[in-house]
Amino acid sequence: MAEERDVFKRIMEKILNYINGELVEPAGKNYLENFNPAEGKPYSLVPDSDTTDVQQAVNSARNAFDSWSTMPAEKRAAILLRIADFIDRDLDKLALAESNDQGKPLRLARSVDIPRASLNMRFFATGAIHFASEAYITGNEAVNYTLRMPVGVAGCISPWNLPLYLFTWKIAPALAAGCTVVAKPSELTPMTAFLFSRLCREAGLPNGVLNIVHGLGNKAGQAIVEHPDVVAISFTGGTATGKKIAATAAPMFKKLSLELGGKNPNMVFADCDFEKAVRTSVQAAFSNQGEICLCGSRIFVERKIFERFTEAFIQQTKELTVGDPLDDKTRIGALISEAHMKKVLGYIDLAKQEGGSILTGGNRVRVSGRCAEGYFIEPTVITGLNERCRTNQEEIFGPVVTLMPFDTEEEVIQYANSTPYGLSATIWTENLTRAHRVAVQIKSGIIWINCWLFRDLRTPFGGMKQSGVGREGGWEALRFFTEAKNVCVKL
Ligand code: TXE
Repeated sequence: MAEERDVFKRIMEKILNYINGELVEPAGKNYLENFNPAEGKPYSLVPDSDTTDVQQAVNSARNAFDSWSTMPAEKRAAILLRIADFIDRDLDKLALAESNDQGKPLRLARSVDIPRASLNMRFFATGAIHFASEAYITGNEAVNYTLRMPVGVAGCISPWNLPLYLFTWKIAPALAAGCTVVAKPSELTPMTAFLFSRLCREAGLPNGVLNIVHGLGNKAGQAIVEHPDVVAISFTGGTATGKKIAATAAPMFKKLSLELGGKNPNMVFADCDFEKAVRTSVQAAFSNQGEICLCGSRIFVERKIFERFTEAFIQQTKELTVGDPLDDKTRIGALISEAHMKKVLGYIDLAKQEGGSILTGGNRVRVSGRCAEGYFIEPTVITGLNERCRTNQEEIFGPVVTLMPFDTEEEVIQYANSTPYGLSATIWTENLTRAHRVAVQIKSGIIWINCWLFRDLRTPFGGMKQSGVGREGGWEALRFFTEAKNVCVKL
């Protein structure tokens, strides 16, 4: 492993943009430092691209559009499937790169992030083969059929929490639908997208079909959103960034898909399967250091079992090892950056000021050895706060959760719906009638009953309120990257 790491560092010093099938330096030759968050040190350089690079990427995507969009879906699918095979072949290398770049436990990158990236490619490659037009017979007078035309050049902007997983979640449906793409991964986690661009070359993806421009959000990202020839934007990231993107894109009438933040309620009723509820709630709270938009960060527990649940939850939280992401025992790795670590610690301070009690955690962790300067925080459990305080209203996006008791179903529904977000929610009860009744009343785009993050890629994925606009997944994603054109034939 150590040897592989050294080789990795030597080879991957400079990340390059992927434009018109070539790996190229940014036009301005400017680079930003790319940090390994577990070590708190820069370990590679990422292009600081600007409008010139974005312009070149858009030109090449525009030039490639005609031949890619008219290529039979089977042929497009074959190329995307080849890329998926290469992801599987390079699982170890990609997982290591993801862990080094993001701070997540290597075992998580190996078992979830990278396998999911190849699954995304396969799912949409094969989906495109089955994607079909609708037809309507209008009495005996006419036949209408609705063509689904690829929209053109799509902009795909992805975040740092699940880098390759969310990058492929966007570009796979775009490419499968026949669009060409200008993509920008997060400047904090560019490495696996760079490795991915090499796989695209190896798989024979035609030049210009996918272009990857690395760099800052308010520079390279903003240039993609502003470009008049990029007609659809698919974005996952923070709500504040989503607002800015929407404000830029709306006057240009671009298609927009926004997957933003969450502050997800996890409702535990006394009649739940207790062991399963505790175990999964701990997972939902702290997976990926709590840096998943779907994490259940507000845990409401029926008062009858509040004490017992709290005790078991804390005990299992304390068992989570915080440490070197490359160590197999580690369950909680490093946070993405020093700034983000400080933000999360700031929220822990805020919770104390708001009257919360820290039941476990609450501090930065100093890991020994190579990770001594890494950005680690203990998994933190807080009680004693009401649902209206800032700690319970704002997205923290770290290993921090609150526990709150409730007495009635009506009360917990009101608590659950009390934030500006509406991404996901989890309900724990063995009473199926209650489960369905509560599910109907929760204002979230995704509801899990007696489970968390159980995914079927065909289902619509996205949020209500400030958690976003539109849905990803399945046909929804393929429809997003296409424009409906109805043709009416009078008989
Ligand atoms: O994300 P940004 P940030 C939440 C989480 C986190 C907060 C801020 O609460 O603390 O957002 O994180 C690009 N035009 N989530 O600031 O900035 C940027 O380069 C175009 C939730 O790091 O939203 C990156 O590629 N693009 C979340 C991507 O947007 C722009 C995942 C996301 O970064 C841009 C991540 C602009 N003006 C953070 N500004 C989730 N929903 O899963 C930035 N970007």
